[in-house]
Amino acid sequence: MSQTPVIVHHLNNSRSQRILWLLEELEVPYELKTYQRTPEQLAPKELLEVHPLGKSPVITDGDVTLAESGAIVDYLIEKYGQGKIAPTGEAKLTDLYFRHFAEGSFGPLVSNRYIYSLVPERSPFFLRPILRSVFSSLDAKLIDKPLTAALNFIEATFAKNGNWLAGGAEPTGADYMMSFTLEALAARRPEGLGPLTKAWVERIHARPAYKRGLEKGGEYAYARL
Ligand SMILES: N[C@@H](CCC(=O)N[C@@H](CS)C(=O)NCC(=O)O)C(=O)O
Repeated sequence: MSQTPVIVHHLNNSRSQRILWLLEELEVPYELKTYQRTPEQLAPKELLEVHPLGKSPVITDGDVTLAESGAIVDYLIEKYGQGKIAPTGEAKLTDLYFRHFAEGSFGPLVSNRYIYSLVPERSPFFLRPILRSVFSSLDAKLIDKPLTAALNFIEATFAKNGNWLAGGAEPTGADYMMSFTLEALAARRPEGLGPLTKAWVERIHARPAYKRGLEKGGEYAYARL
């Protein structure tokens, strides 16, 4: 373990909450550097001093500065997991799949739906009716079908594997990676989520480690203490 604790560059209401949850589960000491979203909901420019893309999460661990939550989750599990999160066989493949699916396929669908709903509301009022109609037809054409298919697939995975995406008694990288987007949907658009998926979100929120991360991280719109 490094001499200095891991530093998490943490943005309010963001994906970095899942990194705090993971660090708490692994009982790795860490320090938080917190950043507040601007009124436009963007990251403040100070994050550009940590990483050229200026987004969160980013961690600093000694000489290592690492962005991209999937990379961070893999790095932390490998370096600090002490073999605690090490699925094998089919579970290993399912874990690998969902760790990549989270930001590769699923996250963009959910973000695009959010952006499509935001654009009309942030436009001059006289443009809103037409923009609402344009963006709702875009959503119907580009988002609705693949997102519904993805949510059904996630629900079917819980039906097959039980409490955690890759099966087993404890969360794996897949659960950490899928948490932010499914929490956001559960809070904003719960109607698309199946009962097993909703129960999984509640299961995460009930974990003592999750609660500790939430207390330390501050404002997070997608879970309540
Ligand atoms: N795929 C990246 C996404 C990073 C990302 O977009 N983070 C958001 C927070 S959830 C952010 O920093 N948003 C502020 C901005 O884009 O200015 C990851 O998983 O780390």
